[in-house]
Amino acid sequence: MDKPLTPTLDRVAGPADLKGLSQGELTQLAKDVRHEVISSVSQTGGHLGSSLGVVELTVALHAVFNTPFDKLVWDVSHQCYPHKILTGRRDRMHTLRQGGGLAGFCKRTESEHDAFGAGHSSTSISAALGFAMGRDMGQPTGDAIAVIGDGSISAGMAYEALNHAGHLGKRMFVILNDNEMSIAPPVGAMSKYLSGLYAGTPLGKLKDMAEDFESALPGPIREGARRARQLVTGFPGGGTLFEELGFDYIGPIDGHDMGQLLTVLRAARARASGPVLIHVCTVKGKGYKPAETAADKYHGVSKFDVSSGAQKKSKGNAPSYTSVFGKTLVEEAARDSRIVAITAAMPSGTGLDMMQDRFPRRVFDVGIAEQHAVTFAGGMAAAGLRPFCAIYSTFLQRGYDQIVHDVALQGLPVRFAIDRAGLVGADGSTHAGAFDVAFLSNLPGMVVMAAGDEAELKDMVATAAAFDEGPIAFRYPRGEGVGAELPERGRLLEIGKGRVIREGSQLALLTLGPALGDALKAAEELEARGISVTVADARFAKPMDTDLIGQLVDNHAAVVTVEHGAEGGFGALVLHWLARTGRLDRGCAIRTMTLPDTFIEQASPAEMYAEAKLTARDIADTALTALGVAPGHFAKPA
Ligand SMILES: Cc1ncc(C[n+]2csc(CCOP(=O)(O)OP(=O)(O)O)c2C)c(N)n1
Repeated sequence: MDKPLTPTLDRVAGPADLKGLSQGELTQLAKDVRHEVISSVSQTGGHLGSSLGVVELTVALHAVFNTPFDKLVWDVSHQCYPHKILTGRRDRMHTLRQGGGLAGFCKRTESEHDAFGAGHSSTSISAALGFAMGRDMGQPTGDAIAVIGDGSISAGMAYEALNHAGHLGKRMFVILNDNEMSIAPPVGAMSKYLSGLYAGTPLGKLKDMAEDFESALPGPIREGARRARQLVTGFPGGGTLFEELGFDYIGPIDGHDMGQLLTVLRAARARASGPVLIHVCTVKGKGYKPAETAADKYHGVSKFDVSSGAQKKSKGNAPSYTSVFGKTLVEEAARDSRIVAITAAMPSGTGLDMMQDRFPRRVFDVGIAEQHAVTFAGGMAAAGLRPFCAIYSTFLQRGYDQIVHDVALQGLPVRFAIDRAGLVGADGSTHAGAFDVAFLSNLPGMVVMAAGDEAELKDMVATAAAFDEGPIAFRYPRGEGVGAELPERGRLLEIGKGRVIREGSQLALLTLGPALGDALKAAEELEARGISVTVADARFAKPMDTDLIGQLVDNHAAVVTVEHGAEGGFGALVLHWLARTGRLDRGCAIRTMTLPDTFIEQASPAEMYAEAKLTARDIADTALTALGVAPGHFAKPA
């Protein structure tokens, strides 16, 4: 399909160029930006639906406000592609989400127009309020504008920020981008409440701005505005929830109507003295049929064909870890009616959609609310249920105090299924699952497992289901398994016991999780060089298999631990134990291989692991150095 012409966008080098454009030209510009988003994401993949929904809003915001002096803070920032295109990054959109290219999210290091980095949700109002305070305390910064979706406003942190902003009463803007979608349909009372607000469309505005504002509206919507205002003022308590929190509320308005957007944003910018919430209704996937009609609104897509919308999904040889988890949990749930599952707005990403289909009443989507998810699971465990709390490693970080205080401290048997553990590829550093082994293993009583392959994952699901003694976690990576043969039914693993995969006499490679595959490759290469190698799969970071580790250290000249996690994780625990028991003094060379102490930018997972120096070749080189042999003497790559 030929790329459509984009004459208006071609004249725009940066946001300053929008200031002289008429409403008609800005409408045309939005059309061009939409074409640009579709054509560039078709070549790179990415968050298409969310970005298409905010095209007009982005154009209007940049026409009315002045970034980088004004601070535009995109929540999650997965919808920031139009913003990137308008802020000088159009010519690099073909590098989006790739190694060395543009990040898929806003990044302060990438552009002065990216006021605040994100990737996790519901942070924008807090950050924007911080900018507003900075301005009021004399820093050279302009208006602060947070743009947050109806999914992301379901998280507690957003309310904490609204509550504080209303209390402070400082001038700032929150744009609620309401498309009635999260990744999946949004859940909860807030979602219903927002739907109620715009049931009486189109415009409502209260308090001192109202009269002036209404008269500034174009004729056809002025009447509607009056009607809606009465409707909103008629609510018991006198206003919307946002007004109760201290905000001026404007809306709902049509987020694809450039006239309404410009009028409202200009009026708000000219008149606001305190916090203002502008409620904008948009359509996720707007302007691209295949996205608008898809159930997921093309929230996240791989490369696709523009004319048909068909995505180029690579067909894997092995099932994904996610699907092995999802299917195994359904099997276990079929046998045990006490098994329940919890997701924080990620039913399909976590594979819990399979259990939702089979046992809809036993799966709870709590919205983007990881903290609540963990404590809710704690309560269910205390009540005698067997909850599986399925949260990506990176998002589990948000529920940390709940894991410590509500679950671990009370020894409650919550099962944590931790997907996307390790480096995740295109989503980059915000989504890296780097820290869970470290932050879970330091908790008293916590059992922490990592699957070396998909068969072991199946065993770990069964093991977790049967474990009632306290909290238990198992981590597994993004993507497909290694092709391991899956057992008919998950087997119960002995808690705290690893396994020896191959036995040698000189060197031991001790892995946690899917580093096992690379260690086996490295062992082949080392054996070809005449070095006798043991490979052991620790399975448990906690409790650690100290019998196994003791044997490895006592019977080999060198032991190398390998894990896909940050420093302070499994290797550190091994070192603690060796030091405590005096085994560090006995002459065995020890090396620990972890992710480096840096945030690794987006690239393919293979490239990211190469940068992290965790490939099979790196393992072999580290082993050789530990044995006192010069590394890098292989004829062919490991
Ligand atoms: C803390 C956290 N949990 C989960 C996610 C995964 N996630 C990314 S976007 C999204 C949905 C956001 O919905 P909404 O704010 O309505 O934006 P939309 O995509 O609909 O424009 C979710 C759950 C996240 N980014 N951060």
